[in-house]
Amino acid sequence: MTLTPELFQALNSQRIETPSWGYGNSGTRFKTFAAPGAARSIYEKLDDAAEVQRLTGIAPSVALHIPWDEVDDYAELKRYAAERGLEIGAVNPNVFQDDGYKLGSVCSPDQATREQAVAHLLDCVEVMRQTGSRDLSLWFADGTNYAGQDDLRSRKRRMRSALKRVHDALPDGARMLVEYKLFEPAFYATDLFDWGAAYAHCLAIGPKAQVLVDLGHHAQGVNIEGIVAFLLDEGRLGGFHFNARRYADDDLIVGTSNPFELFCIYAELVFAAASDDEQTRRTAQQVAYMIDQSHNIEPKVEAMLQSVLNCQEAYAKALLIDHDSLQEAQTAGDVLGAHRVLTDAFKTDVRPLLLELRAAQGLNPDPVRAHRDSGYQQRVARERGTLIGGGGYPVKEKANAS
Ligand code: PSV
Ligand code: MN
Repeated sequence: MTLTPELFQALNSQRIETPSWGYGNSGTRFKTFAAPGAARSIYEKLDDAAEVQRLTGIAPSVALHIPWDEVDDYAELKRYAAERGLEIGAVNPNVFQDDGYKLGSVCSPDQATREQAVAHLLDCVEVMRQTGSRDLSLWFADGTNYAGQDDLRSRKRRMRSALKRVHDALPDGARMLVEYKLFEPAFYATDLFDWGAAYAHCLAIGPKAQVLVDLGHHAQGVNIEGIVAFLLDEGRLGGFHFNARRYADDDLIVGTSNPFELFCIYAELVFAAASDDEQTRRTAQQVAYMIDQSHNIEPKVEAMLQSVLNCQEAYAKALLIDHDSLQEAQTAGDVLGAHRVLTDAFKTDVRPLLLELRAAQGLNPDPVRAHRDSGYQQRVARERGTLIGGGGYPVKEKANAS
């Protein structure tokens, strides 16, 4: 198999956004292990993201989480990113960490708390304006722990009204991505519990609202590519949070535990991009491909690098699907013939193709080895030391001096 001009064009224009919070220390509820050299500020996170972009060429934007990445001057932050060949990607408000959000944020039974949450969301729209970001990425921890704790329909209405207010404040060309998750931190009922609930809200509030699919936010066995196909066809798939899971929202490196699922998701996007339906094609073109991972024991930059490369591999395989033969087999009702066409592409070793791609892009053929040989990790470990915190959470104490 060779790198045709069409394959080059598609692979060269693939984009994966990396999350600022994936470069800092993070942990489980049991322990956060301090990683030597983990980024301590948004500036260091951008430095790390620039390293991933330098080695892959397909990760030129970084998602912010506010207030984790709060700065006094966002225009200056935008410049700092641009100097490193980066753009600011999605802005993620944080309405889950304040003490006041114990009973929820926009769905809280307390009106003042709801107002506080909406005010923060609107502040984040302002951050979008100042950084040139297109997407406001919304996830709510809102929910209840016990049956009867709050009125579920009232909570739904509170969610709708907040989303509508924020939607209407978005500048032209901006979008809001509405993320769902079946449980956690709430253990009885989550207010935005699945794609259907997110989709219903999006339909009701307006055209700038789109659904965000985080691969870790479904019950076991849910067919995520089916959801992706449905939302693409409805023109409401806004973006992804890529990661891998086995048990719950494990936030592991995407493509590690279920590479076939990742391939099938990319296959749906490739099919949609070639669809006869204009809305479906446009929706596929505008999808925001973002990583949302928490690297707890892995070296952060290498983990992110691996994540981007796994997406590249999955996309390359999906591009190899012989669509004509697939459709022929599907139409003929050839169950196993169709499956074979799909899995032929999945089983293809695309590594030689990606070597050709990197040569054509002027990149090192082995980005992971190049990163390991570059001494980047050793240098940042020396310069930054080993700090507890610095991921989402504020830096608390020095674990040991460097
Ligand atoms: C929640 O689990 C989530 O997936 C949301 O996208 C958050 O913004 C992100 O993780 C980081 O906590
Ligand atoms: Mn997410």
